[in-house]
Amino acid sequence: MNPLLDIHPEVAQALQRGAAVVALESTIIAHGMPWPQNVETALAVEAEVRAHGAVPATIAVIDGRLKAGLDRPAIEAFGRAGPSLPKASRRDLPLLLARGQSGATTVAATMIIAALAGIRVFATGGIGGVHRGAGTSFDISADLQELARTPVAVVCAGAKAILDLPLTLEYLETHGVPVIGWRTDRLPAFYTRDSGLPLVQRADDVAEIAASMRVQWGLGYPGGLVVANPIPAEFEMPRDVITQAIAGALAEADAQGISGKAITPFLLDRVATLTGGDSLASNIQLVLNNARLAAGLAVAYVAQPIA
Ligand code: PSU
Ligand code: MN
Repeated sequence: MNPLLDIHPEVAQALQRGAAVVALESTIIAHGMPWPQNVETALAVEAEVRAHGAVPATIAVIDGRLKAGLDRPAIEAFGRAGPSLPKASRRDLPLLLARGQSGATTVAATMIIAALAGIRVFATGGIGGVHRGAGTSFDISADLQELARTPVAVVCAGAKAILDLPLTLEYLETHGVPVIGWRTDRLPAFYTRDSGLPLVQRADDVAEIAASMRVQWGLGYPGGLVVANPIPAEFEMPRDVITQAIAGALAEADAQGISGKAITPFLLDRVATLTGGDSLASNIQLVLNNARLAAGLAVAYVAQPIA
């Protein structure tokens, strides 16, 4: 085991006996939602994973240690600290660890730590992607490169329409990352079920996805995959409301010159405010929905014969 990694005893036991484990990220807690909904959601997501037969492992960096599995006080402390914690992606981990500091892990950093711990399934809200205007800003989330290099299945509600979704799909295709629609032929757009973009891969049964993961890694592919799970219809946002909020948030970011790692948290916060908090309620429901599917996938994965 990596000497920088602490696996929570319950998670370690589950991994040892070949039981299902689901990784969860901590940037969504510290930077993706306001307190106290962030803590309530993180705890509810863990409970949802358990209710569906898997052990949750919330992932973070605490005092220079990689953590796979947090107890309740640690989750509460993370949620209260919120944006005062650094947002940690792949490039941030080495110096943070060397200095003995703490950080909230993005999808990319969570995948790295999950893979080190031997966890193959991860649930989140939405992945980072190619930003609108990336042709000049070059802003492409490190999440996409991580999906190309680290063997973890990421269950998400697609990506937010704050991003350039067609280019995000192109990038994933170029890097050979499978994007499997869960009971859908279209890429979900986080708050809405359908971005209008066709997906070429679809699965209706978790055993199929689990088998595909075994084959992918059996072939020696280095990377992961995206399982794109649409938000339940009853929690979808009206398309015009969310489109307007996103346009407003993007215009504000542009006017204020927000860029780099600050842009995603800025846009998430502004969209939530501009929708009067409605988008937060949708956000919470889609994360719970992803936790359920990820638990089912983790159960199916450990039941699969090794390819
Ligand atoms: N998208 C969301 N909610 C989030 C994030 C993305 O809808 O909380 C977070 C995730 O942690 C993701 C990160 O990995 O933002 C991407 O940030 P960046 O674009 O700076 O790589
Ligand atoms: Mn970026």
